Amino acid sequence: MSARLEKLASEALGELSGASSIDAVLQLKTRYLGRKGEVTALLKELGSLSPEERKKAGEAINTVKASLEEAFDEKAAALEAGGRAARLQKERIDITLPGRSVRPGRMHPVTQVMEEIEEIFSGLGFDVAEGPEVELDYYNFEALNLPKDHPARDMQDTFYVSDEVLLRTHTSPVQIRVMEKERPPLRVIAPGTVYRRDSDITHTPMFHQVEGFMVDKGVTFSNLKGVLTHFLHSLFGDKTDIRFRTSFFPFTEPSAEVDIRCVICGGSGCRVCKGSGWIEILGAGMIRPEVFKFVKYDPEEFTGFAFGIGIERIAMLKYGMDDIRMLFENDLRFLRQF
Ligand code: FA5
Repeated sequence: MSARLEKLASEALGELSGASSIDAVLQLKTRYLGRKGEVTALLKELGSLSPEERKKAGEAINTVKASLEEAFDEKAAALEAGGRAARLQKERIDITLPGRSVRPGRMHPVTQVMEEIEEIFSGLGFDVAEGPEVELDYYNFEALNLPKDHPARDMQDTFYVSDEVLLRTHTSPVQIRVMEKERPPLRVIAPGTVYRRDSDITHTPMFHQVEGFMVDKGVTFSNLKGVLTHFLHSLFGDKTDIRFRTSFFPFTEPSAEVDIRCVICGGSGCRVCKGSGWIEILGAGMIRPEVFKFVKYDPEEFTGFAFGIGIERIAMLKYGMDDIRMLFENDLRFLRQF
């Protein structure tokens, strides 16, 4: 019995030293020490021995069993520690390597210009209002003194959704929506997206405007000139040449278009200003009594001015671009410059 026990122990230890995984160790442990294991089988044979021999053999088997158990457990613990160390080594991160830089997003030049415009007018005490882009014919045209058959409707080529619904062609309908709800004194700007069937180097089918209007007792055309001159000088610098040109809008009288000296060519004439040296950036005028009647204001009591600024034109001039369509091509190499 003792010779068999010795052989068994040395076989078990030999195999254990060759085991390279925790699974292999556990399999060996079961094979030698499990309920049907080889050491357990020896214990079962004890019954056939004399009481004397049984005691001696029992002790010897239990000693071997305990030392094998310890050897298996130690080996399993060592393999586990080794595995963890190897894993840590493999997953090691070299924190001295330079990180991959993340390019921060930035605002589109149109948004930047919009925000700058909002800031200038907030400084003059103007509130900000918004209106829907899918608009009723009534607000976009009719209440602005443009009945259905009015020839001036052709000035703005319109995308219609149905007879009564369209994509707004300008931000002027917000004037009506605000005046319907509120009474003067009013100082409001309304920035937003507008749509027209239009496309060339200074026109896109979708573009942005900022509407502005002021209504109170005694508002005059000089107030309009003062506000717009302050605005354009804040945006382009005090030295910028500005000119007011008479114009026509069905909802204002007198009406003007405001041009600034072409910043692309400095006024000598180029393809952006079509050789004229000036670029039109906004339309403006004194709100007509007919419009006030739609919103139930008494034109004898109140007067007001309104204007509509083309944002893309301003962005082009500020950043010296010569084709408006580049703003909407979503070319990141171009947009990252601003
Ligand atoms: C209007 O839209 C009037 N609602 C402006 C107004 C408001 C006048 C209040 C009086 C009182 P107009 O169609 O001229 O006006 O457009 C105003 C500005 O929008 C133009 O000066 C121009 O800068 C810009 N604009 C017009 N069409 C386009 C287009 N297709 N693409 C880019 N900008 C445009």
